[in-house]
Amino acid sequence: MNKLFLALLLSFFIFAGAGCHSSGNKDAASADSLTIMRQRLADSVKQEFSYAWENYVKYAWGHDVLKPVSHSYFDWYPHSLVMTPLDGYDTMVLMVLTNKADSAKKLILDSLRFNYDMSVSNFEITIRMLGGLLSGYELNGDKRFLSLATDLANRLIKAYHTPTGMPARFVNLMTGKTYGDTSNPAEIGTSLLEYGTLTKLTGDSLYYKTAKKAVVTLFNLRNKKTGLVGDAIDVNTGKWGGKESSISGGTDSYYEYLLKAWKLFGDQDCKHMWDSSIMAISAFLADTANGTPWYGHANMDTGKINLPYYGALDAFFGGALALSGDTARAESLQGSNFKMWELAGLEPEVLNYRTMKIVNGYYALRPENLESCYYCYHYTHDPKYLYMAKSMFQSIVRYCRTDAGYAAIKDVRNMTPDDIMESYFLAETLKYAYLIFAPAKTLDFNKVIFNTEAHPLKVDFR
Ligand code: DMJ
Repeated sequence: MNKLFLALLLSFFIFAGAGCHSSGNKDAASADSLTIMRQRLADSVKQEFSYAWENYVKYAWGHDVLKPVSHSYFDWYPHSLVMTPLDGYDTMVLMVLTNKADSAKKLILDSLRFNYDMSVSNFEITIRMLGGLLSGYELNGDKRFLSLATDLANRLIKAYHTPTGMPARFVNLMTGKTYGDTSNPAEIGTSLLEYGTLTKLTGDSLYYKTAKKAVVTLFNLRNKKTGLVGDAIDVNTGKWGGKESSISGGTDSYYEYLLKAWKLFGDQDCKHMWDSSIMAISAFLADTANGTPWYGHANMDTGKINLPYYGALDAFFGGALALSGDTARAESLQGSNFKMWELAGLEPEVLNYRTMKIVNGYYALRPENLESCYYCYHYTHDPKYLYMAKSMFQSIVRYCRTDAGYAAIKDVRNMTPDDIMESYFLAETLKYAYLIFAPAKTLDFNKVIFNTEAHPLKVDFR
């Protein structure tokens, strides 16, 4: 018996020792296979980007957006602003799709003009077009990008000519006439990065001063007890018309830009406004359900959550938390983000996180979940985020790829395609997917801050 016991003990140590001895090799082998997986996925994202772009070229060349089901195109306004090429340009540069980047650049520089008698959304044109022109200039160096950016900003800035300095929602590019006096925090606060970068590049302080005045005014109108802002405000009077507070669409990038203006320009006022906002968000909007964190909708005056809703747009917040230094909270929120994604195979636009029932099943090809996954991977290097991103990317390919590009999904419960491929699919969704898998040298994370449309803007005050 004793001999048998000794023999068993010995063989256990021999096997355990063999295990220990080979664990270094196993680690090296799994690091190698991760590198191979990353390389394959980066190539695959690049291929899918090319596929989406080639279909834009085939069916929508010169127009704003591809319609991937009807093989057609759509312009937001009476004149095209070549939105998809401009939004996608810096992704092509980062992916080293040089011929594609060159032809997009030629199209932009040959055809993009702003002297049109048409009203545009100040917010959308700032984040997609002004952001795209500025990152295009910083990456490519062609001064024509900068002069288009300056021309555009000089037209958009008229939206800020209101009694409070908070911008109207729409502005006519030729006449400067505005409309849309009831706005929201996101549309008011989302120009700090673009206007600040333009100030830096042109030396004209008016841009940043204008953007900052709007934000400071809005911040000062928060409820002083809760520290929260609402969801609708009159830009002429500063009176709140909607008191629902959240980190969702309509407010999201207001918070994002407070944090990022601090990170991009070292602006201490913005740091202060971010610090104060994150305290209010954590105190009143943060919630827990089904074992994970979420952020709900509360009344700005009482701070009481009345809608336990979270969705595709809210998913950006994990990335913001990570960038702010709160990696722990970012990681647990990313767990919730992925749970939301996996519920139906693609994330819904809105989820009731208490019942885990889908409230709005649209999937608009949005990037925020991949964006936060990218930040979590950058700060932790935990391979689980590679697998998460792989799964999200592959489900986009599985459900959204059509015979002519990529389509939004009308309802993730039945995966019916909708006839639109938003320009941010090329600017953001595929860029973040690519950056997660691509070698770190593709983009020096510490030298840029992404605007809310994922256009990288150079940090150079540090
Ligand atoms: C983009 O235009 C920007 O990310 C914006 O901040 C929110 N909506 C879309 C993507 O979902």
